[in-house]
Amino acid sequence: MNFKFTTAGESHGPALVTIIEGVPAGLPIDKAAIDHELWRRQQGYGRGGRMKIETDTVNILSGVRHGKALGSPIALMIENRDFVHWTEIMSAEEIETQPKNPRIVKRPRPGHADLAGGQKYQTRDLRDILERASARETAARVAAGAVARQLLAAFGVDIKSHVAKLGAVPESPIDADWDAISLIPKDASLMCADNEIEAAMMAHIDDAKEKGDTLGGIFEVVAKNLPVGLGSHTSWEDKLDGRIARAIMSIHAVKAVELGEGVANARRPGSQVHDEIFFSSPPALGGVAAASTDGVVSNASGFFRKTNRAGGLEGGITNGEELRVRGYLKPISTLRKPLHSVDIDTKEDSPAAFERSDVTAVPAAGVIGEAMLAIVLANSFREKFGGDSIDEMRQNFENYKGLLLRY
Ligand code: EPS
Repeated sequence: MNFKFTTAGESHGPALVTIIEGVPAGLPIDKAAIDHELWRRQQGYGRGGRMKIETDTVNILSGVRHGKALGSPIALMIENRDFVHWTEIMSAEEIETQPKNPRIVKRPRPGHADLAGGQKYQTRDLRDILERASARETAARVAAGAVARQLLAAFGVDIKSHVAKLGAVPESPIDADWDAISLIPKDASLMCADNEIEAAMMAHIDDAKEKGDTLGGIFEVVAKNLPVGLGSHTSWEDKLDGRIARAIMSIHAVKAVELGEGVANARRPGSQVHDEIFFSSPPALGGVAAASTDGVVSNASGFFRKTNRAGGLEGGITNGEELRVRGYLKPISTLRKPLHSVDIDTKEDSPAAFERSDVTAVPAAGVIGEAMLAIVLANSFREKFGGDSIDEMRQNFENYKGLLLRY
């Protein structure tokens, strides 16, 4: 059974929903933990007016009984509080008369799905496109990701993120180790591991806001305590690096994905890139824990590395080191000082549409990145360890750990 999910919902429709399949029976499901992830997604300096309207929480509609997964599809719903202002405009029913302000969108925003979507789906109201293209959809992904995280946590896996760069600050992305990321307060303004740099990022956001502009940046997601052997080298679609890149790239505004030190590695000779292999008898066999970059699991098998430039993946397979992936975001494409565009009906020059927007959403994107990585990894766990119940899955996992120890 694979771990899979789908989402539905428009930004100003009644609700967002997700249906998750492949959650093993008996896994405890903590609603408060899902709501906490939704809360995290709404934070971050530079977010806009919509986040003041919404307080995202989940309504569990199916698949969970008395706090435990049934093994059946889990349906989650997040209401859009803003819908009360859009009931007629977003009505699923035919409407007799147009509302006073129908909010039809005719001026596509460069960088958004508006124009290409309008042409492709042959609609003359670009709202038909932007309602689904909006990053609001990521609330449903984060809810699904929160369930994936709970499955991974049952195997000791933890996932965190930090903002490595915001616009031009700092000059190159900051590196942050697991402990530094863990020390970032949960209500930090920008989820940056360095307070001084965070202050400079905030000033950069203030400046962009004043200019009616928007900013992108880089987030990094780290997964710790992964076992060796998720993913496979055998087929292109099973390579875990490819699956992760796809999942991260699918996040709104992400235009590049990097695994480990992938970008810097392209300029280095091999002798300065590949993480050399060491062995020290594992504690479970009477040895002393060796110094690894993180390596609880790799250490448990005795093999470890002193560096992790590969970002925890070799040949599309996890190697037991921390998995590190970065998402590079373009600036949000809704600008208060709009860019040049063209009215799709009159074909006249006109500024792109603007209602409201965030200046930046990089910290939120980090939370979404965590969710997407959790979903990909939860699927890899389901592929490798199978089982219909969490107990069966756990037994398979323990058995595999025994095999690794004897390798
Ligand atoms: C978002 C909700 C949206 C935007 C943002 C993300 O709400 P609204 O369109 O009502 O302001 O704030 O979406 C975009 C950046 C975008 O380009 O669509 C959310 O819930 O994250």
